[in-house]
Order: sequence, then C-alpha cells, then structure tokens
Amino acid sequence: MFTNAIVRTPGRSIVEGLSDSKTLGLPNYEQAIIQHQSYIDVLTKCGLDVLVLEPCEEYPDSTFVEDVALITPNCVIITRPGAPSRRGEVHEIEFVLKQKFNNIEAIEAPGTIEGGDIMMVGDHYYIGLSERTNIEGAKQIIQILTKYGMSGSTISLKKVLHLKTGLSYLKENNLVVCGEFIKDSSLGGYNPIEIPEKESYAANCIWVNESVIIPLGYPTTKQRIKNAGYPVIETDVTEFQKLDGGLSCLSLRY
Ligand code: CIR
Repeated sequence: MFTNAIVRTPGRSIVEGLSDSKTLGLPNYEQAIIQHQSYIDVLTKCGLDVLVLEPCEEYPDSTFVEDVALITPNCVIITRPGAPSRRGEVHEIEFVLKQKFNNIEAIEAPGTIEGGDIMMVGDHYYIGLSERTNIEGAKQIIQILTKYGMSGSTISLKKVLHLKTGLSYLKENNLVVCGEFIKDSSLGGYNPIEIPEKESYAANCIWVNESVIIPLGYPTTKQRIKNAGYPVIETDVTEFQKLDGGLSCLSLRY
C-alpha cells in the first residue's frame, strides 16, 4: 500500500532532456504540463497524497524524480546518476527528503545508480546493471539495503535504458516482462505477464493500491493486465516517452 508520492513539474528546459529516441521528436512543454497534471490526478485518484515540487530549469530531466532517490520503508537512499548531466539533481531531491525522513543514505563515487534500475519486490530489490548503473553503485546499494534488513541482487541489462524499461512488478507475484527479460532465468518463479515488443513502452507500468497505471494506447498490455485481475487506469505520457521516460520515473511512491 502506498500513501504518498513526490513528483516534480517539468520545466521549460525539458526540451533539452536526454533522449536516445531518434524518431519521436522533441517534447512539447505545454503538452507535457497537461500530461503531468493528469498523471498527478491519477495518482490522487488511487489514494495518494502527492507532493508537487517546483520545476527545476537547471536540470532538464529533473521531472524524472524516480532516478535520484529510493524511498524504502526503512531508509531513503539518494542515488548518484550515471548520466553526468543529471548528477546535480540529487541535491535538489535531498533537500526535500531531508525534511521528511530520517535514515538518509547516499551512493558515493565511483558508484553510479539510477532509480529506474531498481525494482522493488517486497523487501528484495533487483538492481539493473546498465549504462547508468555500475557494479560499484549496485554493491553500495545492496550493502545499505542489507544494513536496514532488506536485500538486493543484480541483473545485467543488454539493450534497454533501465531495468524497469522492460520489467514491472505488480504484487501477488505477477511480473510484467518484455524483450530481453522474457527469458531471464534470474526472474523465474514469478507469474509472467508478457508484453509484445510492439507495445514495449507499456512494460513500464505501476501498481498503485490495487490498480495498475499504464500508458494510454497499448490495448494488448491493457487486456493482459486486466486478465491478471487488476483494474487498469490509462494515462497519456507521450511527451515523456520522447525523452525515454516511462510512467514509473515520474514519481517516487511510498
Ligand atoms: C534520461 O535519459 O535520464 C531521461 N531522459 C529519462 C529518464 C527515464 N527514467 C526512468 O525510466 N526511470
């Protein structure tokens, strides 16, 4: 059960955010603001109290708050993004989280880790080793999790940006899987909900208090998640997709 979320309103600088997508074009700021508000409305409808942070123009990707911190029931961990242009974002989020939480830990150089590479399954955390998250960062975070009575293990990524680009845990042992993760032996034991490659963007979805929020426009994903027994809520996030951002990265949920 989640009770709270933290989001950051996109700034006008969002058009300068990092992107590997060659075909989708630049995000439209006005549209991004509208979609971001709808995202907040959906989280609110799911029962969350949403803290909306001011835009931070200095960091174009700062609306993707998930990447800069991990909030667990026992501690908060400030990450150290692998993308150099995003590293300063941690000071902005640390300032906010220090006012709300005790037990604040931080990843230190040369470790790098981004929240998109961290998937929570109860008190176990899967850490994706990616271009953004290195082994040193993974070791540090697993050490911190262990210190607070939790655990972690790593999964090496082959193609996708972040672990949760292709994987989402939905509680009750149900795991949304796509692409390179479909045959990953370290993920055996879950009930897989397979997402076809042409809907791969929707593999990043979020369980919030019994409902699953998915991006708008992915009918197969919607049906398969419904078939698994969840009410599905769709929301349009095309402007964030243009920067390789999914639903999960737009909030910290706790
Ligand atoms: C980046 O490349 O860092 C941003 N443009 C997108 C971050 C997406 N974050 C995520 O999936 N957790």
